Amino acid sequence: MTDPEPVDVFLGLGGNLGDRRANLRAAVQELRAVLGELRVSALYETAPWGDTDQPSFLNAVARGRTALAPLDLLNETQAIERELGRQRGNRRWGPRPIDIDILLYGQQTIDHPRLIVPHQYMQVRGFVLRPLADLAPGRTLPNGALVGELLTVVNTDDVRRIEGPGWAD
Ligand code: A4P
Ligand code: MG
Repeated sequence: MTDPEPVDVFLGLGGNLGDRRANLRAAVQELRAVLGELRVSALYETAPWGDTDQPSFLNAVARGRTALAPLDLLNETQAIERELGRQRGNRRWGPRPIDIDILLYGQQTIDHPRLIVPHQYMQVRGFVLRPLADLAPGRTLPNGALVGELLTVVNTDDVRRIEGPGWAD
């Protein structure tokens, strides 16, 4: 059997508990152990979306390549979340030290009970599109939408760049 061809993946990183920057840096390190080379966006401080009664987040996006199947990648990202102290509560969109979302997996559309790709809210979230556009403004989603164009129609007033891409090195 031949190995599957690697695909490019984009991961959304976010957190709003504890030492947020250290948690995101640790997540990048752990992801590098799984995926190898990763490119990482600038670091942003962002107002909470969805459940607004919680501290502000740090957010970034990472881009890598992997031959892992989508659910195997999800198992890896969830293991990293647990390792970094993530406890799954029942508060949707609630506070967390680290959240790793699979935003894009090549050009695949996935609709599985554990995994929806593209991530279902990415097109309306400035805290996802702004860092994603650092890495891939010309990228199209499986539905044909262009990242750079989506970015022009979302609100990014509360997405503040606080550090250049070297933050994760
Ligand atoms: N799941 C389905 N699709 C995916 C995917 N593409 N990537 C499933 C990762 N996981 C995916 O996630 C619940 C389940 O989603 C997982 O078990 C997985 O099987 P969770 O992380 O346990 O719960 P959650 O994060 O509270 O819910 P959800 O709907 O994933 O929330 P989001 O979308 O992650 O949003 N505001 C700012 N400014 N910045 C943020 O980063 N993040 C959130 C969380 C809310 N507000 C925010 C931010
Ligand atoms: Mg999540």
